[in-house]
Amino acid sequence: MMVKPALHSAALLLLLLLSPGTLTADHDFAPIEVIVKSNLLSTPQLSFITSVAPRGILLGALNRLMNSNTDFKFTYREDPNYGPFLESVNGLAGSQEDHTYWEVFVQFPNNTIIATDVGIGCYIPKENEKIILNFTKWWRFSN
Ligand code: B12
Ligand SMILES: *[C@@H]1O[C@H](CO)[C@@H](O)[C@H](O)[C@H]1NC(C)=O
Ligand SMILES: *[C@@H]1O[C@H](CO)[C@@H](O)[C@H](O)[C@H]1NC(C)=O
Repeated sequence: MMVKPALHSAALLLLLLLSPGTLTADHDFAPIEVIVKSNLLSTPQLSFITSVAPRGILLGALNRLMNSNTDFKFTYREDPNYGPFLESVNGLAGSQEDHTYWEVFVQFPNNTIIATDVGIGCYIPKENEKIILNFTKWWRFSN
């Protein structure tokens, strides 16, 4: 019986091809847009396309973007309670002294814009969301 092992591997291959989430995993990455705004310094707005893994975090998408595009760089520091705090984008860093920081917004496909209620290590972007990284001030009106 020379045929049987061949049939077995053919059946196994078919099974692999048909089972979701094994061989197809790479195709499940969802596209998102990342917009970098620093109106405070009146530098032009930048826009990038990247992708996020299934249920992947924003930090992963930003890392993938940085690794694939030399025009996008960022740094973060680790907060003991909340994890990654976005510190700088393209060399521009927030500062305690100036009360500046990178605020993180999401624009949904219906154009509603909200500030995320978690940081880049916790936010899970969905397909076609725009993430807006906005260099801004806190206590904007009292300073
Ligand atoms: C003040 C404050 C800020 C200030 C901190 C600067 C300052 N010097 O005042 C500013 C305005 C910068 C800020 C920013 C953000 N914040 Co804030 N912030 C607070 C707040 C109201 C008090 C923190 C504090 O002063 N604690 C007392 C000091 C003594 O303790 P501390 O450990 O030294 O505090 C530091 C950390 O809290 C850190 N920090 C503040 N916010 C955040 C957010 C993240 C994700 C990280 C990693 C660290 C961090 O900055 C503080 C000063 O150094 C808390 C809510 C609360 N009541 O605690 C929210 C809070 C911590 N922030 C929150 C969020 C979501 C953000 C943003 C992501 C909002 C956004 N969409 O942009 C951004 C961070 C973006 C980025 N660059 O990564 C959430 C975190 C929830 C989570 N699990 O991720 C909280 C809990 C409020 C909420 N929405 O429920 N924040
Ligand atoms: C826009 O989309 C978001 C996310 O799906 C949703 O939470 C929000 O209610 C929507 N807003 C409007 C005005 O449709
Ligand atoms: C971004 O920052 C600018 C400057 O501080 C501010 O006027 C604007 O309201 C912020 N928000 C968004 C979503 O751009």
